[in-house]
Amino acid sequence: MTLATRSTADWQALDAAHHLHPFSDTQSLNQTGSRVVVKGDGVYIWDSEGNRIIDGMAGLWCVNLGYGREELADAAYQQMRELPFYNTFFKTTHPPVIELSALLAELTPPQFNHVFLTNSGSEANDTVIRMVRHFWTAQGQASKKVLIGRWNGYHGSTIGGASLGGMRYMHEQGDLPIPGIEHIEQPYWYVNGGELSPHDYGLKAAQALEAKILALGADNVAAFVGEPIQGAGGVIVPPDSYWPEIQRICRAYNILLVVDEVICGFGRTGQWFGSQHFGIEPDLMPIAKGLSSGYQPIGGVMVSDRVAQVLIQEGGDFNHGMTYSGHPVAAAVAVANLKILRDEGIVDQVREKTGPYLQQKWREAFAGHPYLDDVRGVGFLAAFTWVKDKSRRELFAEPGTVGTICRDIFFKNNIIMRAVGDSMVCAPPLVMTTTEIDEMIALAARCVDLTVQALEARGLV
Ligand code: PXG
Repeated sequence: MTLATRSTADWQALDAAHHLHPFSDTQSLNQTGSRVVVKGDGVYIWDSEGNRIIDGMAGLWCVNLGYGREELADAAYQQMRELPFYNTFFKTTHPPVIELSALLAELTPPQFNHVFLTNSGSEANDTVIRMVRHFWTAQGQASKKVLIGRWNGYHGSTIGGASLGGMRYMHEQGDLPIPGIEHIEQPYWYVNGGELSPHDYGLKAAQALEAKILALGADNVAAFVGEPIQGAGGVIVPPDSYWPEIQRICRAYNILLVVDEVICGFGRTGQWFGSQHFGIEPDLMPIAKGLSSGYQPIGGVMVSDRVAQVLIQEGGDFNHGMTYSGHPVAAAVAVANLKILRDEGIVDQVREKTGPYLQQKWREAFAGHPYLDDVRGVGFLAAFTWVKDKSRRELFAEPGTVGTICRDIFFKNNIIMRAVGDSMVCAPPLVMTTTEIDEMIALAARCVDLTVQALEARGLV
């Protein structure tokens, strides 16, 4: 195997010479060189120097089953031998896509009985934009075009997904958002809540949607889109009052409710879907990541009966689709993944045992720390924020400086967590055991101590 015979230095040189990394400053990355990851098993990955690294991010919030599941490799191999590709455009279908669609109808909340398949979460959100506009036009309400997202929300990196998201640093490149997308405040009590209780702030943050709808005119608004818990934005858990109020407003003004489950879906909160954690019933649900545990690129949009009925009975042709929509190999792997998640009771385990355990240990380790606050999380999503003054909920002046120092120390010590501004976020594989949770949190706590030393040395605390 030629792939396995190069030295780390050779790999890094070739990578630097030919590979442009996503969301990276290539010049500075090439100066340090990328870490070459060569293998994964369970909740661990290994780099080309033989270091074993505990993966507190499940790859990129996606390897829900953990690494190294033979069943998924077998499903891919068998499907590649049987039928590596066929399309689903022109009056054709195939067994993997049929099995996957039926299984998704079984595992998702009752209002969902149809899926439109894509290759990623970004494409799922682009599909949402086209689908909701088509839905309203098919009913003679073509003026209902605007989609409302949230600042600091994340819905992908295609032009549509990045527009729907509210990452200003993404909008700055390439003249985004595209027309017909608006944003409201994110429900981030710690930063925006002021003197309000979380409950009252949750209602206030949701009512920003009502104000936006009234400003635009309900006849012009097609849908509201949000993540149940913002992931890439920093594991921002909204107050419990937020989502029911958002749902009330969407229903009152006849606006579709789109809940982006790309991160929260498939067990991450301890429920199959984040909407179930918050007790709401979305009309559309983008999915990806945990759908295949990242073993194959696949995403989709779950379509509720209300929407599907209109699309099917009044929509005619929906002029949208990708060559690989419902790719047989990706679909076969997703089926194998979902069956394991279901049959091994992994989601129940996160809800009843390992999720509460992770949350308890996370709080015990970090909540009393003088520079850490907003210690938060649900299920297998957790975070804390480095703060200058806990008593005043005061953040550090240049967000990201402390977070990056901390993230680099984690990385050096063979534990992966992601820094978002000055928050450290954690989203491990759902199969992580209590013993592995103990190992991960003990290592994280040691890295927090090392970070304090580094901050003291730089005069930041
Ligand atoms: N919706 C949500 C809620 C996501 O988190 C997407 C859509 C887009 O999915 P694709 O498959 O097109 O990437 C995402 C993806 C990070 C990070 O650094 C997060 C994501 C992707 C890449 C990096 O936190 N989320």
